[in-house]
Amino acid sequence: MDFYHIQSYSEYKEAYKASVKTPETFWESIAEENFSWKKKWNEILSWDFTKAEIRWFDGAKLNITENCIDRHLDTRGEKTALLFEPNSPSEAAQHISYNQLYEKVCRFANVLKQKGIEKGDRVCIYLPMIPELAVSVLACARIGAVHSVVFAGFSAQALSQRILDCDCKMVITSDGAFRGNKTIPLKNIVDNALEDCPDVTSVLVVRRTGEHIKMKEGRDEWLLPLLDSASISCIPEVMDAEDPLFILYTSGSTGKPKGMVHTTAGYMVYSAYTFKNVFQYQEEDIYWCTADIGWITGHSYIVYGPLANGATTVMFEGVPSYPDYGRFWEIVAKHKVTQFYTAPTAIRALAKEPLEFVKKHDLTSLKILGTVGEPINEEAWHWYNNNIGDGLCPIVDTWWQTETGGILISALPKITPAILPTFATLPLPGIQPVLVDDSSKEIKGNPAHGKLCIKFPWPGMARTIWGDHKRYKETYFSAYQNKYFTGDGALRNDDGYYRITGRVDDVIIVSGHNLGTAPIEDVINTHEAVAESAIVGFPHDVKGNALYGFVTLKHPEFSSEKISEEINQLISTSIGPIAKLDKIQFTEGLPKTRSGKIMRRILRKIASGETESLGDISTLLNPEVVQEIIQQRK
Ligand code: 6R9
Repeated sequence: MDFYHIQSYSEYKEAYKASVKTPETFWESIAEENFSWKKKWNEILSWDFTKAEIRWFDGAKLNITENCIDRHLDTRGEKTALLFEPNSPSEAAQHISYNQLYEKVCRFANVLKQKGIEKGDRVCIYLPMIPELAVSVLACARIGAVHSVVFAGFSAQALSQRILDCDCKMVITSDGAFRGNKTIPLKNIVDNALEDCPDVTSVLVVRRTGEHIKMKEGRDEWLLPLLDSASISCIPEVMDAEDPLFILYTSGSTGKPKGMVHTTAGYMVYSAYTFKNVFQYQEEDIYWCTADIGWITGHSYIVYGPLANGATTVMFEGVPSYPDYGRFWEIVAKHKVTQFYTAPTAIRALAKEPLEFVKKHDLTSLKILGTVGEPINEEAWHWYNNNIGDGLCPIVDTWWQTETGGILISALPKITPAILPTFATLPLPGIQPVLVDDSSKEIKGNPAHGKLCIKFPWPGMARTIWGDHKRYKETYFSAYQNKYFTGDGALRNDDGYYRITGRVDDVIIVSGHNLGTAPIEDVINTHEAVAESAIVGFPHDVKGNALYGFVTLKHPEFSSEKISEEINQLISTSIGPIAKLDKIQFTEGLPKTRSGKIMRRILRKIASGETESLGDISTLLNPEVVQEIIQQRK
């Protein structure tokens, strides 16, 4: 008996207990019963956190694409694997079946081989959210090439930095990308990036927007003719469990981006296992995650996790605001989406808009809602629950990281009792979180507040940083002995439920009190005029630090002293006068990363007047708001 699909709370508790008592046996039976292997492992787990060395299923041989595609062909060949919804609602959706996906991936894999790509070579993928993105990822995995997907909103400089760091030989891109009413000249960006990357010998170009582009003789080729003449079968490369599957860059707040390396078997088992349980996927379901495949959420929960479970996974090319703010809900209604997974930043943006955009679409197909990426504030949670889920769909607030490969803390829908807004709730089986205090001691008992660490390995964790194992060890395993340090703070309530309070770099000590950013922002956002907020600390003679709040209103034209006072009154009542804001600045927007996370680091510099040393802000989603915030600084 294995615990692959947990269906009740008692099963969860039993599974959790077994996963802590005998982790090896627990994961072995999951791996054995639910995946196909060319050869079984010699050892399930070996690990040493002091050296940052972790190996799962060592000695096993497999190919992840056989698990994601081939093994479904007999029973689900005609089932839709990828459901592609284009940017423009007037372009038809594409339903790509498992049989068709098999053929597309094989052809693409053969093209890669023909272009000289071999097992272990790195291939950079810089594509919009079109089917070729998922197909190229799988084609790399088919032949054992290591994919490095770079989000197609990054600049030429960011792209070349990532190509150089892991020494890619090939770039896969498109002529351009559609995003709302704009087109983005992707191929031009690649051309600029490649001026600094002499080792890239081949560029494959997908035709999407049809605009005129330059093709460099001997380097650039259109993909389509190559695919048309490629064979429709490709024997999958036999991979070792610990062979790298992909590299994905995570920016972090300082220094150069870290190329997190995920390996084959552990990542496969973990992304598939967590997908099945967190989304309780059933055979007929239509699952949609709105992330981009350029982020880890897209890797694990658009491509690998869903496909390993034979699911139908929606890929959306466009943006939530085009042609209007009802686009997400129109797609849910059109394809009868059952599970919908998005980010708090998207929810807050859509909640600002009139409810008619929601109301005119039939959302009754929805069963489960999810969020990821940032703490979800209570106000946004209720909006999502009431208006999208109609109070009937459990919301899973899934906490995890690029480094963790898959979800670590989340409720299981209709299984975990009393899901609470702002709480990610309980660890999934196999995950052993601990909270540590400033003296590195584990805080036992509840309630508790501390730095969130994980004290035992799980199969999906990253194995290293490409080319810099020392940095991997120092960043994640040196702060606390024998523990993986997440960089996040968390609170654990009397029931053992976890609430993530934000990055610990963002924690603000006011008069000796340690305040997380999330709980205070949560209160600010309950004010009916507020759309979003971010708080940071700035030096204060008496308190050490004081709080500076940047607040975006739903209707910016109505900013007033009265709202500032009301915000402080709310904070005073809910948390205490200690957390009141010394300064409140109303802003048109907040600086965000391209994946939608608020960049408090920049706001902190602005609040303390260090506007000369903001660092590189060109990789922000909205660099223009920074100048405006500086000019209106209090
Ligand atoms: C998957 C992903 C990781 C950081 C993480 C944390 C924040 C993600 C969260 C959350 C509160 C959640 N984060 N999910 N905070 N509640 N449900 O986002 O990966 O881009 O690497 O970011 O995002 O701070 O440490 P990544």
